[in-house]
Amino acid sequence: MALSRSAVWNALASHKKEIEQLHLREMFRQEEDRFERFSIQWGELLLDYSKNRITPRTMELLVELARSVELEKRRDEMFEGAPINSTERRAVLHTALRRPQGYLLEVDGLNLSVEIADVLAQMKACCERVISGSWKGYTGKRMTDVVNIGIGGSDLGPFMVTEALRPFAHGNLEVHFVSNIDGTHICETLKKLNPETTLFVIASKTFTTQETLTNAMSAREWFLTHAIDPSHIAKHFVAVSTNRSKVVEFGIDEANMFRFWKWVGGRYSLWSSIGLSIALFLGFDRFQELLDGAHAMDEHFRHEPLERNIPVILALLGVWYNNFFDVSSYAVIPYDQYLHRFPAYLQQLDMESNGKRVDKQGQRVAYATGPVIWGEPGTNSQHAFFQLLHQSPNFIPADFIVPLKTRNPAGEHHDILLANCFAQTEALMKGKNEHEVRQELEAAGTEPSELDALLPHKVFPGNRPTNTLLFNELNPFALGSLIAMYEHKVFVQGMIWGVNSFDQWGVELGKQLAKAIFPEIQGEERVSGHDSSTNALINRYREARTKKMAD
Ligand code: G6Q
Repeated sequence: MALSRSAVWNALASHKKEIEQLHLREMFRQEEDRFERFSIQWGELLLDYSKNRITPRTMELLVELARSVELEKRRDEMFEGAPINSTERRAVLHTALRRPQGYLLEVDGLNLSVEIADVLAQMKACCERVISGSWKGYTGKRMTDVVNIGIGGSDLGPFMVTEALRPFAHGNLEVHFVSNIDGTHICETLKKLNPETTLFVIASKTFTTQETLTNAMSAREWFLTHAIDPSHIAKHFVAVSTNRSKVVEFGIDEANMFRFWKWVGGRYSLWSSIGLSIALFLGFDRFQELLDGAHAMDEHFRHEPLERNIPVILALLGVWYNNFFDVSSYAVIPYDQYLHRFPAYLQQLDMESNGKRVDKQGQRVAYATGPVIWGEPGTNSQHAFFQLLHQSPNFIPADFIVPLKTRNPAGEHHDILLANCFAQTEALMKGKNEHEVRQELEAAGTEPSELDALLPHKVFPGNRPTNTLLFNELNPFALGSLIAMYEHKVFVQGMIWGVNSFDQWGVELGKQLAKAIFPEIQGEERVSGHDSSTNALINRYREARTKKMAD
């Protein structure tokens, strides 16, 4: 039966009507144990979900919803390598990449544990050579810089992680990321680099991605204008890919190729050799700690009852707002500057996975699926878009992510940061009612006429839900757990909505059309085969381009 016609869905819809008038401020006043009831401590991670518009009955019904889609069975299928990515007929096994070696799992006739261990050993050896300086460039110098050239899943994860874990870097290498086809990205990066001491990591699962190959070709050209002899490429270019023949065709030595597998989705690939730039920047042991943290979360997700399962709870709360309060936006606010790329990373993870309008059987779904994910670190975001979070007509749920300890204990900075974080979730929850605003204005001696005019502007409705995720410090293990937590949240939501979270056909059409427009842009003829808008835009660019060439 369609999900939105199921008994539990209807029960949730009626329940929403019953509780929508309840205000969180009242709920906290009446329930002394609300925090204890709606929080989970797992290792060093605390999820406080008490500031959500829920009662115990809400959670019961939401867990029932999860059971109604056989979530536990679906979860086990993923871990066991069933081909749950149905449109691409693939298993989804990023979890195997972080599992301690020695397990038995075969996919496509390969023993995964052995395969993965082989590649990890190759990565480790490479890291040791590059970091120690025994890997020499074409003039005999050690490497000082690594440039990861990749896009989407081959960029966002490694970029986010290297930024997040910058304080754990060994310091012998700087890392750079080039993703955009806009030549500015590669040109500005190369300006800072010395070809004698730069190692390029060309990261592409397919090794056919236009942006990555174009950037890689430009890097190669730049390198050869200095190094001249193509045989030097072997010392400065390595590849991470599933496509051996394309790597060789590009001119990269097979010995410098780090493989991975089709059952690793792009946005789930930072755990594979796509994480090479992470391992080079932090050292292999730190990369292993990242994997260990993710594995610990996998174990939690696999074995903890749904009621106490962090990714499951987060997913269900998301469904609650998305489908029963018609909220299609979700904010993620890290109170940690090192996590400044985390919302961007999460955007891809969530929106590319669950931004789907048909279910696995190809039927249009009758309910909302993945929300818009966005965010920026606090406190910057407080001075930018928090106005809307506090006073817009509809609410936007938000996750606040905050480490207890800072790597930079300067003065009172961290205390002030945390005070702000806690104050924001309190303010969103409590709001400020008319009575309180009136009292405040009267105490400030505001004239009665002015008071009435100002009052509505100063009211905060409150009752705006947030989760707070507290952990000890942002280290490789904690970050690994945090990322895996969100991966599993996305998985659970995808299972509830019945969509395939592991394909991304929606990115194809634009690529196809760009391939058709590219030769038109470079051609001699005026373009007339599109709609009037697209024709005009292309022709305007062609004119500017011709004029520029003539100047
Ligand atoms: C992620 C997507 C996508 C992909 C990029 C890069 O899940 O599949 O973002 O990672 O398009 O693809 P390649 O790694 O094949 O270059």
